[in-house]
Amino acid sequence: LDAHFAESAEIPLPQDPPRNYPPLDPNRKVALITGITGQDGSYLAELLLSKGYEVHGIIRRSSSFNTSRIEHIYEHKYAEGARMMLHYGDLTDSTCLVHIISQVKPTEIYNLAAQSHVQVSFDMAEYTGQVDAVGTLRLLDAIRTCNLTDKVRFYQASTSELYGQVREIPQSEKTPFYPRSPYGVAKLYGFWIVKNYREAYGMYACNGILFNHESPRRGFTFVTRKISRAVAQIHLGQLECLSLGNLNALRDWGHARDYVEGMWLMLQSDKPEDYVLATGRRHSVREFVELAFKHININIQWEGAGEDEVGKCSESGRTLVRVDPRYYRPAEVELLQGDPRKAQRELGWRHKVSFKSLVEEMVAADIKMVQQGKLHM
Ligand code: NDP
Ligand code: GDR
Repeated sequence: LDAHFAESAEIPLPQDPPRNYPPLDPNRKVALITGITGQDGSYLAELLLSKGYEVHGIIRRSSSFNTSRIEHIYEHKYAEGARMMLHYGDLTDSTCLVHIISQVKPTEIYNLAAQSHVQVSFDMAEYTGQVDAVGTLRLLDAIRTCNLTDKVRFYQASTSELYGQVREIPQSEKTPFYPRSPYGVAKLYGFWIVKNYREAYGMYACNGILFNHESPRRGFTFVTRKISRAVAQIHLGQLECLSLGNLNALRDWGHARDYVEGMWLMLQSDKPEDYVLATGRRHSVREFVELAFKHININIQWEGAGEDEVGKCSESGRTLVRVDPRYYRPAEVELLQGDPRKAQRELGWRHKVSFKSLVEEMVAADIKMVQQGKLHM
């Protein structure tokens, strides 16, 4: 334990004093979030702090800082009254998971950590399986090892990538799965092991089958953020042209802030179940591009087809978008559109941010970031 604390003490000290959060919930609400440094982890931590939780997060050792999304809420664990604390760990390391859970004794665990990039999963298939599939098992077994099976509620970040090849539109909790990538297959294992531990050991464990959700905190290599950042750079004269892969892919895009609320709602329900969170509407990558450019008063006109297709500014004729087959996937998921009615009915969950507002918020935020010279997050 001492060695662990000594090591964790090396997590850099936050710059600001602890924030003023509402009082701690008297019912001891302690959340442990894996993947707290990611897009969803940062929004979820904010939400739980605002609800009176003590929040613990697992972060990976990195040669450069990976805490930029949570710097504004992080407090050192030795700070008096600290409400948000970080621990070094990794989903590939069972011992550290047992260690952290036995120390923190969480009442809720949100498993958001993952190698989350679909295309990268084709290059790192085995690693993706280690983290996204076996990592989920390690975490569930760590709960059992710590004798917390009936004391912890567990949320698993499942995904619409489980549906993969379209069987029906829209996709609901009853739609059969057909994953199309090592990522999707690894997450399929995660889905079933959560369901199995719920049935076998009576664990309170839920799968949130979440459709794509984005925000200004989205990683730069996902298509929405790639587009919003490029549009901002083109607007400010720092980039000539944006290169993309499949412009016709259709996704059901919502805002991450809405979706973390749904994660929390799942763990407050009387019974553990699996839920789809989605907007119920679909849009193409092409539409995202058009709307993003509209925000900077550029109308995109498409010319050519397939790999030769380009998007031009309708007024100047300048080429602003190109298709680059390097971004095509070995196996593509063409169409995802979710049916969120179960979550609406049973959890009272609803998405609030529209597709148009999402695109506008992302482009506006990236224009600000590029102006401030902060390209990386
Ligand atoms: P991100 O890629 O932004 O964040 C992933 C997080 O996992 C990061 O904190 C990352 O740490 C951490 N992580 C990666 N590998 C490990 C590991 N081996 N051990 C511990 N932590 C690790 O993902 P999102 O926030 O967008 O997504 C959260 C979860 O939800 C993921 O599981 C994703 O697969 C799933 N999901 C996401 C959807 C979306 O549209 N965003 C939709 C459906 C599911 P680091 O910062 O150090 O890299
Ligand atoms: P996805 O998100 O694969 O749905 O996984 P991503 O934004 O990477 O791709 C969405 C669609 O856009 C097409 N596309 C491109 N994608 C990227 N990244 N880069 C490009 O240049 C590009 N051009 C076209 C893709 O082919 C794809 O069809 C995300 C992740 O957050 C997962 O972790 C999560 O489980 C699912 O969403 C739901």
